[in-house]
Amino acid sequence: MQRRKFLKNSTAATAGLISAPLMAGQTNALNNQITNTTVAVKPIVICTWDFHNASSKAWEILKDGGSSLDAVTEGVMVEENDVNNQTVGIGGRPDRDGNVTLDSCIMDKDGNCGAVLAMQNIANPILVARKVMEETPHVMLAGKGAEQFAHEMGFKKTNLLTEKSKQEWIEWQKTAQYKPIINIENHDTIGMLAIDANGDISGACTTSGMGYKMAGRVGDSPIIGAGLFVDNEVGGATATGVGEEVVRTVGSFLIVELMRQGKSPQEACKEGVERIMAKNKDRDDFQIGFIAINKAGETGGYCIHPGFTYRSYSEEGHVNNPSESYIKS
Ligand code: SD4
Repeated sequence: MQRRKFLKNSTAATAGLISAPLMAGQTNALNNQITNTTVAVKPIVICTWDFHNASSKAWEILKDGGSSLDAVTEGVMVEENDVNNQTVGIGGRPDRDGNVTLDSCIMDKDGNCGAVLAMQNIANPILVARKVMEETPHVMLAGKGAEQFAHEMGFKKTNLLTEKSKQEWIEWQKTAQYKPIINIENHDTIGMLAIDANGDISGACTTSGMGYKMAGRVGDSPIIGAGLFVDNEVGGATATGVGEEVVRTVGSFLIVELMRQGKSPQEACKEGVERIMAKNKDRDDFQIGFIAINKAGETGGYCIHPGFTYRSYSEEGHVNNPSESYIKS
């Protein structure tokens, strides 16, 4: 290592800054000339939509030196526990048969991941997903198996259908044509990405999925690569919106790979949405929002229709960022 660079790095270390390599893509683009270059790591959390309380919770953990894995776990749990949020956790809208089924996944800095799909009667699916990651040799547990595992891990059976969601479902049945759609503004799955003081990235995503969906329907949110993907060398991405379309392009994995090739989080999210629209030339009646973060802590978001925002919280403040959209108005 050149002496000047060494000195620069040791100064940063003395000042209490921890260094992390730049993104692999950037390094390659410069023919490895900057392999030893470092950037100061600053903790940051971002999440889909305007989830003020969830991002605050995650930031509390990050600013006190906690891990990004704990930050995203506890951050998204705020929404799982909010009975007024009808698209995540307890209080979520049921499927067309009246059962609330939850989808969640989590991914850590080492590429470990866990997920639960269409799980009923358990209030914090993200904690069960984390147990799948940490306590089993598997990545996904679905339906009854996920619920059984949750009970074995000590989670209590909980009724997830609130009176409000029940009454709305009863009302929906009067005119239901069994055509569940996510319209432009009735969804707010939480996907969260965080970088901690060590520069390590983790992500979590949790939802009750599409309201009044077919029994057994699973969207993108608990599918690693679709609703969430993290590569600690590069960055992370997560999604909200019509899960089927996100799955068809393996959206979050795509965005991380685009960042690996050198795109900024913003450019990568934009291309993710463009790939989806290229497969949907005849329709634009659905919403999707992607957010991403890279190893340097830069963030981006892009969606189909105006209206999507994403929260960020770092030393620089707590901001609700409007996202650029494919359709302008
Ligand atoms: C799904 N992507 O189940 C989820 C729904 C969603 O905000 O994002 N809602 O398809």
